[in-house]
Amino acid sequence: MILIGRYRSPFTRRVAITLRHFDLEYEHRPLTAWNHLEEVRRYNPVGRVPSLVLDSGTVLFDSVAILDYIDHLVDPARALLPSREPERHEVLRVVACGLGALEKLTAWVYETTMRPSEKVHGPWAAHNEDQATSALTWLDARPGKLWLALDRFTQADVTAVSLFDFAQLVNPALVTPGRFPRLDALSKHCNTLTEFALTKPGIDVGMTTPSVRGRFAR
Ligand SMILES: N[C@@H](CCC(=O)N[C@@H](CS)C(=O)NCC(=O)O)C(=O)O
Repeated sequence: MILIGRYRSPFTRRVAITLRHFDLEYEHRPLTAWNHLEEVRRYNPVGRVPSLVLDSGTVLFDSVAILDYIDHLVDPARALLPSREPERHEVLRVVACGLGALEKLTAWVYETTMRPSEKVHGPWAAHNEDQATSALTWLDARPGKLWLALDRFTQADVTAVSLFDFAQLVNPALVTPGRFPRLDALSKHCNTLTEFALTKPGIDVGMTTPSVRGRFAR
């Protein structure tokens, strides 16, 4: 299998973490829509990452569809999204909140980095940041000690840590120490695990993101 996308993309990272968690081998191509748009579009008509090229040549895109496929490659008892209810919806509601927060955080990133500075609309940026904060607060308040659902490691934890680590990178003020202690502890613990440590944002191609502001600042 070939995974398309940099680990800096939290959507790509949650796929990479899951592949490694199940010891599934993949070749990694750290492409981005900003630097390799034509190539990325060959793997996803929307022109976004991640995509997963299967050994058959079929290409899956969008992390939700890819993770659904990966979970079906393993013994159902090991799947990170359980197939049975009520466990399935217990995990899904946490995953949905994490993905929603990621959408709001990326909307904040795009608003504050893609436009010429005089065209950044502060209230819209603040709205997205506030929505992400609300979601992070809900995630941080999940019952239980370490894991966010079912008292075991699931896709809820993979998604939440991908979110939290991405927030630390792009908006550290949002996740200052002590604000989301549960998520902070979860991230610290998970990053001691190989699948998280080997997919840290920036580990693949370096941390810098070439500014795309120039492309849109007309
Ligand atoms: N719903 C998608 C979101 C993917 C996504 O937004 N990827 C970003 C990178 S973090 C991207 O490629 N953005 C390029 C663009 O929107 O033009 C998923 O879960 O895979």
